[in-house]
Amino acid sequence: NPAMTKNSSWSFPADFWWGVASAAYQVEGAVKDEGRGPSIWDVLTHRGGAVDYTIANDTGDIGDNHYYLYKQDIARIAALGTQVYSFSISWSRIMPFGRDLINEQALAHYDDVINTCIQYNVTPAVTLYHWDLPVYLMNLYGGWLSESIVDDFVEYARVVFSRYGNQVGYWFTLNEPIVFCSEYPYPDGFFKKTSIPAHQQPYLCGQSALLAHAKAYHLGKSLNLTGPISFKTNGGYKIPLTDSSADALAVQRAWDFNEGWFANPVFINGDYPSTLKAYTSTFLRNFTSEEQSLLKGSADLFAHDAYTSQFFFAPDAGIDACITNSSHPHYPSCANTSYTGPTGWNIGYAADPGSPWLHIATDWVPAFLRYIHDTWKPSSIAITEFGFSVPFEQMKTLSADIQSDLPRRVYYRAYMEGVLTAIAEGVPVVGTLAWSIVDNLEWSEGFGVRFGLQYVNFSDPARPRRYKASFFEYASIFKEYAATGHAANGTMR
Ligand code: GBH
Repeated sequence: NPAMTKNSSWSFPADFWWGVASAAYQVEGAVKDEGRGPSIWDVLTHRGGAVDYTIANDTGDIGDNHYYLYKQDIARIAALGTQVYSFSISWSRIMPFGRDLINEQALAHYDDVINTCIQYNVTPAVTLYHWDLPVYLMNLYGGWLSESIVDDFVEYARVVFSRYGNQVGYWFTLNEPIVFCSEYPYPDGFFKKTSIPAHQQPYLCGQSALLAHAKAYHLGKSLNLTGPISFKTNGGYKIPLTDSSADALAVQRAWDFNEGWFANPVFINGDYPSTLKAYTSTFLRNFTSEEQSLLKGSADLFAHDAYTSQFFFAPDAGIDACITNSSHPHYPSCANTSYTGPTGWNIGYAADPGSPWLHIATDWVPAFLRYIHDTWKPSSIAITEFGFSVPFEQMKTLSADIQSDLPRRVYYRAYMEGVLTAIAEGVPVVGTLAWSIVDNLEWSEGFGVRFGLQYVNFSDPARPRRYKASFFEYASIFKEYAATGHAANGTMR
């Protein structure tokens, strides 16, 4: 086996965990069942083609029917040796109006999901919020735009923590606040119509998100939850297009206005990067010193959704022209993105047109992990999502997508070899969670963009699943490079 001779120093630590991930609105369906209240994504998808939510009018009404098929789904991932299943709990199932009323049927449902995981020896990892805000809270005060959400989120967290506290292996409060605060805009901003200018909305949202996370974290600690608690940041590795100092500064701004926005307050000093503070100073209040101490240290590991890498470069018209122009597409970080390197070579094989941001740019995985380690100095790092959506042409034939599944297999192997390299160099990566357990509703891209390790036939109401080759590939690498030197002495496989 050439891989084994080539990389005999690679192995996963004995306690390394690997798994697969999903999110409630993308897979559950059953949106009107057992007392669930509506979330903002029901509203967004039912707007239909008018504002391109979503392509082909896809909705999560049925999704993957995971709300009813979870036993089969957990059995199927367990059959391939999956150690962790990361899923999100739907806030509007637990509390149909986001506050006050608690829905016992929903609590009983997630009891079953968690117990089924445990029965199959799969550790449950739970995210409290993966973008499906109860509509009532959006109507009441504009959702995350208002700090009123902090107390409501903490009460929701209290209900979930109290019910499942000792059965869940890993807790994540929020999924990708960078995205739910600044992507997927309504025509009038990602929030209900408001007089707050669009360029200020993300930072008000982010402030509420950080405080909600920190307070939920400390609540979890006071309840003595057994598993570590964190939240999921996201973003690609940022590489300067040239070695000019302008491009170096553009890269730094890109980190500041993405990962740094949420990671600096939690992992560094209880406050935002100075670039972001300068930009928001006229409309965002400062954190109080009490809030700063709540924020600082409020995560037990650095959980990052890390799919890809990009080149960054300074704006052509110069930084000043960008900074004064709030309609500039890359405002306020004023950093342009490119997938083509300085000598014309491409950063990596591109995903389908539905994921223009995603390339197989896995060469940079070790540098990416080192960067996180050096910059935010967490005690450990988990890759809480990574994955690849395969081009439309290939998905047209079942055999290309399921049996060959080549781009996705290449992605997973190269990515995991990058993780192994980083571990060998001393970066404390403790686990990886692949996106996703099954093809699912890719938000505004609908069902056309397929990230699944299992194929789903969406024209069949039974939503049958079939393993794709990449799932076997992903499982296999953990056997090849298992702990305790098996891979190195050639006794595994
Ligand atoms: C994750 O988000 C989500 O958590 C998950 O729900 C989703 O299904 C999965 O990834 C796959 O997309 O470069 O301007 O085109 C990843 C969120 C979406 C963030 C695309 C970066 C690119 C914006 N990413 N976005 S752009």
